[in-house]
Amino acid sequence: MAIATTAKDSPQDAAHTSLASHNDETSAAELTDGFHLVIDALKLNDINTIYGVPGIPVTDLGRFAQAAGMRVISFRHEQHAGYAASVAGYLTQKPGVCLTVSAPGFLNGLTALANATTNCFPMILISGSSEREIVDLQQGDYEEMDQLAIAKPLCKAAYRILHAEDIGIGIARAIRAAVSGRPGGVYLDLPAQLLGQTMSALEGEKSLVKVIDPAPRQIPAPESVSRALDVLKGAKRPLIILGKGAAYAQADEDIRVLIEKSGVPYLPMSMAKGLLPDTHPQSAGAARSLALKDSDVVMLIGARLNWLLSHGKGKTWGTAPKQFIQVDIEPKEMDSNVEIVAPVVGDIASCVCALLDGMGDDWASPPAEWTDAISAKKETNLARMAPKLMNNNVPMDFHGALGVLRTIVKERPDAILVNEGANTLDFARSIIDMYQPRKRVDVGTWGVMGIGMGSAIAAAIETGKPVLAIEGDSAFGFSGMEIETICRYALPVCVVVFNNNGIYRGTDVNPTGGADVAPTVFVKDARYDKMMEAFGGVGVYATTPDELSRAVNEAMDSGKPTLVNAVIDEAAGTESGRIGNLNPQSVVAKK
Ligand code: ADP
Ligand code: TZD
Ligand code: MG
Repeated sequence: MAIATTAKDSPQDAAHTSLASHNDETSAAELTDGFHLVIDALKLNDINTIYGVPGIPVTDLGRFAQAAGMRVISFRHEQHAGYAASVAGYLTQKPGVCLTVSAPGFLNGLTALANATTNCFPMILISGSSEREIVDLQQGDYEEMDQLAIAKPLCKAAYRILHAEDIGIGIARAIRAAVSGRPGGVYLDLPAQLLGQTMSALEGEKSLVKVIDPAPRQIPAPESVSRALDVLKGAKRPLIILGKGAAYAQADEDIRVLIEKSGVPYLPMSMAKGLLPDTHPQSAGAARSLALKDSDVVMLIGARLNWLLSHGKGKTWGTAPKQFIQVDIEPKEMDSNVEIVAPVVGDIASCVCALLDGMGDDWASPPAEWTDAISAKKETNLARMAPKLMNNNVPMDFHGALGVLRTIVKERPDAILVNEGANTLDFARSIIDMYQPRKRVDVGTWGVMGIGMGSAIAAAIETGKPVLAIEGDSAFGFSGMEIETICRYALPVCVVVFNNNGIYRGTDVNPTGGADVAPTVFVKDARYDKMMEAFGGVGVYATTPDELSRAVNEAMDSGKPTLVNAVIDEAAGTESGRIGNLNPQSVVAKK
């Protein structure tokens, strides 16, 4: 966009003057500025949404972006704008953009940038910053901070743009860095004075770069593919593990064909649930322990052997000798925890294609003894679970409440499920079946609390689908204020707060008998539903499975911002959900 006069015009004036100047034959050379070059560069690369918080020096950047037709979603805190951007990146394969002010705003966004990098989600954190001359001499500028240096170790790449004519190339670099290879977070530092810099509109337009093939295919070496197939073919008890990298890759159909053609049982990691429907006969989800323990060959597709898979060793994996095949775009991931006997390095879409080609038409399914053992275990476990999910206990326990939500998701397979908490996360992950790819967004690799409302907002904005956020009461508190954002943009988000009066449980007591409650306990019987009402949304207080079912169905049908306070038995949870074993143990007896 060209502007005829100065950069200080309001967006409306700028658009108006720009149009006027087009009609003015005698006007001097048109100018553009840093603000408009940033916007034009993003738009040229099909980035049309910004998640952020306004303030010096980026307030006008948001205004001008909105005037230029971009969607600018303003949050109440940068961390949630950042989580939203990262989830937008995960869902769309385009980097989500988060825009923040200098120092404190930047730091608030940084947690989300680091989390995006850890989870391999593409995002760009764009922060305004103070003047270099003052920052570098540490003379105490407004919100002074050497942001670039601080961001560097926490993201995949970090860049600063100092000259308006470099904005095009700078944004191109940021986009390519975020989405190529292993995706991740990129930091882009825009000093205040850059945004006001002017240059010829014509030169400015020429300086913009449309990134060609931002995430080029990475074809695996043919010998790596045949090595992997040889190992898989030799297996007696093979297992495939699908991770969120496989979901991100959007190779859904080929992955389904690979699983079905191979006949191999598979386990989805939490965000890969639904890549194939969890009800698929080859899903080993309900026989997870057995599948991990007794398998002899494990093929990982877009999943890391990190803590979530017990690093590929120890009790979880049993004593049977194990061989690992790993399909991943990042070569350094191979042998990170245990030996990978067949590394296949490339993008998942290309790797899966190559594996399918290599399997030929006479691929033999694994021995029935193995697949039957898994099916039998599944049946036993599912049968044991079924009655628990139908219980009508009041106050509700996790099973009773989640049994209801499980049915709602089954009836609405295209809704997006956001999930965080400890017990609320662990129970929901195993109880609620997913039916379509990329419909589940959760705490990811770090198990971070606070992703809830940002993720829900991004999911609603990016997909237009209804969103169900199942939140522990503690987890919800980290981003709770963003329900105002949900109401402001009238997003179809239904939040269910599993209110058990605290972290893990609401039953801890202060052993000294003092007035302070225990560190894990909250105000008893808090009414989170009233928070939603404060902003014009629908609040519901639900104490029975029936009430919960009715409220959530209504919310999902109406698309109205809703918060259901689901009263959960405060004694029902366990310490740290299912990862209590990770807590260090004190040698001094608990008092
Ligand atoms: P999960 O937590 O579900 O087990 P992880 O986040 O640990 O999954 O692993 C995701 C893996 O997927 C990362 O190692 C990342 O490099 C890889 N990955 C992401 N996108 C692609 C892609 N398009 N092609 C290949 N690998 C990918
Ligand atoms: N801070 C951050 C950013 N991430 C974290 N994971 C934690 C703190 C520690 N933590 C957990 O790991 S789960 C959890 C915290 C505070 C909350 C659990 O309570 P909840 O869920 O109410 O959300 P349940 O259902 O009561 O277990
Ligand atoms: Mg709780």
